[in-house]
Amino acid sequence: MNKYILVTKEMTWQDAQEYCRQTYVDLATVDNMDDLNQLVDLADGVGIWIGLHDFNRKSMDSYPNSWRWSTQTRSQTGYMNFASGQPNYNGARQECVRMTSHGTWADAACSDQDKFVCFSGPSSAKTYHHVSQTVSWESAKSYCRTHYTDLAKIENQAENQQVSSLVTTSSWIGLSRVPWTWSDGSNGSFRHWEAGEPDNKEKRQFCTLIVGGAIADTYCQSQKQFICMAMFKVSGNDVKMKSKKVSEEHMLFLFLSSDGCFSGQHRKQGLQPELERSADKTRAGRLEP
Ligand SMILES: [Ca+2]
Ligand SMILES: [Ca+2]
Repeated sequence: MNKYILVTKEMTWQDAQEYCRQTYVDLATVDNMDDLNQLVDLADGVGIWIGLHDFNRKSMDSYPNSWRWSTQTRSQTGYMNFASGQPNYNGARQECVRMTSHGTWADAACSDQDKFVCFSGPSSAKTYHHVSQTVSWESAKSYCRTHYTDLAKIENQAENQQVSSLVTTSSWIGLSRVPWTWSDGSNGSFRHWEAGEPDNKEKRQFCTLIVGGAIADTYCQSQKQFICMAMFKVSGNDVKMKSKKVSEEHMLFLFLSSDGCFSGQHRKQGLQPELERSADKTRAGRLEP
């Protein structure tokens, strides 16, 4: 189980990330239902930021959630030709790319049925092949891998023109991405979305919070309480935070149970238990500012 700290001061997602990185480790990563349930308890019904975000919707760099060609090798050039306003991750369900009849690109739902373009030959001298069957992006990829090399990979304007000359109605090309990534760089695939979420409302919900018992995407500029990942050093009976930079408004309590697991609990002001010790090494402490 991951170890968490609730910070009750409200901040934007990015300020919260900065705060967690400076004070603890990072914004919270959630790896399983046990983690999630801890956070739901900590949140006590209030929406709280966690580390899951999707900032890299328009990039083709090394972020886990940026665009990739379906081929084994990455783009040599990083060339992209998205239409104005694209990619927009409309409805939080557009993870594949089609070429429009204008030769520009747009992200679209991978389950949509489209014609598609494959390529064959070496990367430096690709030959493109248009297939007028209409299928999902995955089916198009399988077809291309069976009959040619892969779905069309486009690395410069000349290649884009070659493909464009074959495309009269929208057709899949080989670009896709896996959305959402954790702030701490871990690649955990746990997601437990609230019903109807994520929805990328207004096409600008890049950050996530826990609300109720599940995860939802929302505007990063909202002011929310948040959850940091805590790092603890345990030697003998000593329990140390990575940092003690915790102010009074961020009161929190750490409990070390007899099985060695920590949990953090937020307590409302006025309830300030003293440091406790017991023979079985159970210890609870309030972090002083
Ligand atoms: Ca789109
Ligand atoms: Ca949403």
